[in-house]
Order: sequence, then structure tokens, then C-alpha cells
Amino acid sequence: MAEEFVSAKVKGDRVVLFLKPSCPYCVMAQEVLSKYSFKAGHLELVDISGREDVSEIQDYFLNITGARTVPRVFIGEQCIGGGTDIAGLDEMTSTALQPGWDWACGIT
Ligand SMILES: N[C@@H](CCC(=O)N[C@@H](CS)C(=O)NCC(=O)O)C(=O)O
Repeated sequence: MAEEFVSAKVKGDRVVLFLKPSCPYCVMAQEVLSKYSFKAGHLELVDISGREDVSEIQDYFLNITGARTVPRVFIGEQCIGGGTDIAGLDEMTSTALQPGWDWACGIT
């Protein structure tokens, strides 16, 4: 069942990217995530394209995240959105972490 499949992947201590390899937004999300180091087992890329229940999985994404498109990116149990969302988050993070901005984020 789609819900069980997704729930088994999405965990509090990891990032999960549900994708279809042919999707350019999925490639973009993978490129963003590849800039970060993850401890072993804390990043999982899940290709849903070949599954018989792909449509049910995407319907379930619509239910729980508001969109049925791929990619769907989960940080812990929260879906942060798709490809453009993670790219935006990455851009915000790298801007916030620029030298000179440390006053804004408490980084020394
Ligand atoms: N703005 C979305 C666009 C994602 C999107 O349009 N994905 C397409 C594939 S490239 C999709 O899921 N289409 C419906 C489908 O494949 O079932 C994002 O950045 O993630």
C-alpha cells in the first residue's frame, strides 16, 4: 500500500527524495542534495518510476503534501516540497551562511 511504502521510508532522522530519473526537477534536487554530506543511511533516494503503485503513491503525496508531482523531498517527517523548493532552501542557506552574515545566524 502506498501509505505504508512512504511511511516506511520517511523517518525523523533522514532526508528522503522520491523521484523519477527522467524528471529534470528530480535531477536538480539530487544536485542540490549532493552538495551536502550525510552520515551513512541518512539520505535515501527512492525511484518510484518503475512501481506498479506509482499513481497511488503520487495520490498519497497529494493527500499529505498538497502536490502529487515528483520530486517530493522530506526532511525528517516534513515534506519541504519539490525541486524548486529545495533549490530555494539551498540558496537561502548558502546566503545566510556567507561570511559577514554571521551576526544574523549566530555563527562564529
Ligand atoms: N515545481 C515542481 C515541478 C515538478 C514537476 O512538474 N514534476 C513533473 C515531472 S518533471 C511531474 O511530477 N509530473 C507529473 C507526473 O510525473 O506524474 C518542482 O519543482 O518539483
